[in-house]
Amino acid sequence: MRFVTAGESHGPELTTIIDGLPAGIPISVDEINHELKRRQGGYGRGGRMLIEKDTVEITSGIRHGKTLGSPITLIVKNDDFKNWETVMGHEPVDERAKKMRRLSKPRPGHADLVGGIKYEHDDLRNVLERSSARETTMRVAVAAICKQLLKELDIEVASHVLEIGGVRGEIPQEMTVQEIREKAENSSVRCVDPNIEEKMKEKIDETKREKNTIGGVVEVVAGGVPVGLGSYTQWDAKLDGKIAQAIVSINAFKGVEFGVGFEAARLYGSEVMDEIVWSKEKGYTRNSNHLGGFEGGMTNGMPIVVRGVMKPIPTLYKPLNSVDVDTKEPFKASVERSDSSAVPAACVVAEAMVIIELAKAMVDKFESDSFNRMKNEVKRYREYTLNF
Ligand code: EPS
Repeated sequence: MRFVTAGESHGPELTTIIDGLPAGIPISVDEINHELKRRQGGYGRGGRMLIEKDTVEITSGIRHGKTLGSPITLIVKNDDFKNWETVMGHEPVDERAKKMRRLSKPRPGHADLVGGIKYEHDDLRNVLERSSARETTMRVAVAAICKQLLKELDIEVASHVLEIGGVRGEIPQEMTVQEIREKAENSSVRCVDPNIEEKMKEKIDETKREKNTIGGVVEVVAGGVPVGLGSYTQWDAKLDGKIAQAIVSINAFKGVEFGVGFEAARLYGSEVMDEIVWSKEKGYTRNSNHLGGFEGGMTNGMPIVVRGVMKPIPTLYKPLNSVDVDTKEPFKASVERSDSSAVPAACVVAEAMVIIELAKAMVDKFESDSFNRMKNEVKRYREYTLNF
């Protein structure tokens, strides 16, 4: 299974084509729209989200509520496009129109300057428009389809915000995937701890007052994942490696860890490895989950626990030094519109990327022409692993 996305942030629409999903997955459009709405929310978002009401249009691959096995095309219109028709139109324009919203002043931390050098763009807007996190809308749309496949296969995924701008919550060990989902869904910062939620919001308010932005740490957990997705036999077959790539591919993400993660550097081996136990009801399990559900690049049947770190959004109201590419003169970069924190929204995107990688791994491992046969095969495989 693979997908590509297309579309500029202020262009007419965003598009994705998903190829390689089985035929017969029941699909609810309401559920796709619900996922899109989740990504648009979160305390700290800026003015753009008041303009957009993301809803999906399906133009191929789904008929009468089920996937056909053919490529699925999804479209989300940019409502803001009506304000950008001349700037973002595809027809050639005169010199005066070319200067409208032209960007010659690259923002530090953005793709603007490097993208401009690489693609030889005179107008750095050509970079900004595609490098914008607006693109993540389509990743969430793809994941909304994949989520419906995983749900039918008894795999559930949830996500929550662990930290915003240094304010960190703790998550009780025994919290189930379902509890995490319920608590995060009821919090405007996707924090499972209501006491910390208020502190996170105060931090966002304070940051906004100071014309600054903040990043954070998000966590994604997945339960019901069968043993043996991914493989130790080849470097690029390791599923934790694929998930790591998927997480770091999210705009502004700078790092990833599984289970105890970087903390493993400070612990003894006896504190990190998860002891193996067996019971008739559950088969092989582990007494702890320090390794976050992976051994040898393969899922071990324990919940997957993956965290990603997001840097602060580089579009700052607070001016930073940069250089104008026309004049080579230094200037102070400042902007008209930004999110002071998009960590809660990015958390939904991180969840989406894990969902997509899990769906891909399932489709790789099992029969993937007919979803009906896939379901039967997964059921038989789960029985096999239980009785091993
Ligand atoms: C973004 C800048 C802002 C965000 C945008 C990502 O958009 P604008 O430039 O239109 O004010 O709102 O995020 C989205 C549009 C979205 O859907 O998440 C950026 O520079 O990355």
